[in-house]
Amino acid sequence: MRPARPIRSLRFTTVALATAALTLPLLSGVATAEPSVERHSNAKHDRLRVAAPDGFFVGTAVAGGGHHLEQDYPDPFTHDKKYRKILGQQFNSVSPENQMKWEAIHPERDRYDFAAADAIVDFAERHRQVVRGHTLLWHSQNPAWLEQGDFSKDELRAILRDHITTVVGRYAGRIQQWDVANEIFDGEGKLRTQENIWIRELGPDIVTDAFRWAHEADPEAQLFFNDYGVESVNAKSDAYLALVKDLLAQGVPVHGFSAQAHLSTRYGFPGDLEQNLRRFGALGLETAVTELDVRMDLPESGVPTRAQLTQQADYYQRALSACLAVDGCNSFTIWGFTDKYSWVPVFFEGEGSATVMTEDFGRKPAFHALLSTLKRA
Ligand code: 9MR
Repeated sequence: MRPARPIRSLRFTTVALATAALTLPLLSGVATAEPSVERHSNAKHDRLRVAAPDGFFVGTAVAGGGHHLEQDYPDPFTHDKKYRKILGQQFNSVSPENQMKWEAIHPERDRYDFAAADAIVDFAERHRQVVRGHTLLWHSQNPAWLEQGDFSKDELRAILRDHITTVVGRYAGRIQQWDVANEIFDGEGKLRTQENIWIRELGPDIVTDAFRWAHEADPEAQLFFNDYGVESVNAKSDAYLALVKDLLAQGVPVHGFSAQAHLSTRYGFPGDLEQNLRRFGALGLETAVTELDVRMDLPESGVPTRAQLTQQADYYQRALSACLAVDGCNSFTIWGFTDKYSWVPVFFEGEGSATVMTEDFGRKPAFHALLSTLKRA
């Protein structure tokens, strides 16, 4: 595979990554087959979605809303042609990064705005992609009218029911998996009884209602608990395991558990990810990796070192391998595919380079690690 342009014309970041790809012992098969980082290849055998085994969904967040609104670029999904092209070619699953969150889709009490979410679902259908809906009950990115409103308990319950029925109902049959409840536990495995408006005002049983309402609105969608920091067996994932067991015993329509997997090379890879997913699978649940990225402390140059990229590729590969190894882990999503639009530098000072492609869509070792792992699967 030749680069689309001569290496010397590529930006420094891309050249550095190309050099790293050459020398990765971990990725030796790929590195020799693809000695450089090409800008973008249209070859079918270079596509993650083509390499994925039948029935396995490899996805990405679709950039827009959230932190993007404060950046000096227009909406990525609607304006960046190259971005859209890669989005359609590489992935067979997409997750709206922000466009289905409350603040985006329900900006006023009596008004929904489906434009951005509709555009993504339409795009997905045209490109034969499934969609992961994100999210229905969360403590963050709620509109001010909701968080600062003065509602009675009955009103709040009606507001949530209306939201879930309306949003899930609108896309019924078109969403493969919904993150119904997002991040309801804190790091110690305690319910977020203060931050989460629903649990605070209505008690923990509202979570059960959310699943029931979502199931009524779309009986086909797989309904998930989704969180970060639950990659390993720990207090938080234990809390989910106990909750899910309890809900299943009550006949609540819970179908899945997913680990976001916002990882950092500052910390070791969560080596028990597979074991953790398995114990949820043993309950009969689908599992998924939903928001993988691997951030790193950037050197002063802003360009990651070869060793950093190698370590990052290793984390991506191990996360994918863990999912592939578990029956019922059929959905693996990265939280954006290019550093151009990553949330990481906006939220973590000095950290970045968390995705599998550079800002100019050069493929990092992590991209090749995913591709070769899918091909082997
Ligand atoms: O990537 C999202 C970013 O654009 C938003 O500004 C941010 C606000 O909280 O949310 C980011 O996505 C989050 C996701 O919805 C839930 N898990 C953590 C993700 C990263 O913060």
